[in-house]
Amino acid sequence: MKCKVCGREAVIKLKAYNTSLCADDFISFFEKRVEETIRKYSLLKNGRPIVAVSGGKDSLTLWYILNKLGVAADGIYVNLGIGEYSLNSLEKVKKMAQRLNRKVYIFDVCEIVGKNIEGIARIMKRVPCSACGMVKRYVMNRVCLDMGYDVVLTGHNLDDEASALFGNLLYWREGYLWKKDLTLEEKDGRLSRKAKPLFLCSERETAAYAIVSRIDYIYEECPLSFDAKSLVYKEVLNRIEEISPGTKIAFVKGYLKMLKKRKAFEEEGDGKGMGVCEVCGYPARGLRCAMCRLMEKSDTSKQIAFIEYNPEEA
Ligand code: Q46
Ligand code: ZN
Repeated sequence: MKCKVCGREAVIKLKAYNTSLCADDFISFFEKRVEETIRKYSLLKNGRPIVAVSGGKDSLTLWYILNKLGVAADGIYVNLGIGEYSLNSLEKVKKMAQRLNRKVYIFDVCEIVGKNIEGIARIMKRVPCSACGMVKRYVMNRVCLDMGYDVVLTGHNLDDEASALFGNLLYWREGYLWKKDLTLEEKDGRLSRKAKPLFLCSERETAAYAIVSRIDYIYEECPLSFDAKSLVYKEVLNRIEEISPGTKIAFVKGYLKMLKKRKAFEEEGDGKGMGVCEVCGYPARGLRCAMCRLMEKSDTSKQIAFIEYNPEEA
């Protein structure tokens, strides 16, 4: 198998693009896709971005590429206190912070709330992933706004988006269906802007990029992940992709087109029906936001705070 660009030995075949590439040309191809996605969909709008990092391949790849493309981006990491998994993922995040010489804000749930994410889930009477989602959303939003950044970037890839979309369609969860987008706009200075620059890059491409760029990421999945359904959806979509290359990207791009048409007809916003938390001033569905209710129920005297890990000072 030869590289379609330079004729050297290829390391990856990309059926969706009907091409095969060597390591160097694959790196250029992948970076160009991310750069184009950012430009075409105005993901950054010249703002100062911050990347939500977990230690996994997607978020670390995103963080690395942005800095390589000349976009100075710092990171946010939530330490969930899940034993070895959290220790290892924090180590990978710090290692990347050192490689890029960028700052990362760390929110340590055990330190601040006094419980790890499983303990928090029990207090909130939610499953761990739901509690985790709430804490991460709060922390991303708050760090972004408090520390003067303009947009939070996350590492969601094409497979994540296609499988979520597929699941929403299968069960016709209309409430969720039209909420997926490449960006979520800033609202009233209390809800930060969000964007997903890897939206059109598949999981396989992202993993290949991470490997050829020697990005040291955590291979293990979070031990609390039970989302068996999304794995099945990913498998089904990969099966379809094998028979008909390019289906996943057409599915997601088609959705984006439909969404654009829909938006032209109705005004919609994630902050709809949202008020302001009487304690912290950030968005809330009731008098107090879910994070402030959690802090009240946990017997902690701590205030919400972030550790600033600065490789230059470490
Ligand atoms: S980190 Fe958090 Fe995931 Fe672990 S607890 Fe669930 S949501 S599975 S991506
Ligand atoms: Zn609050």
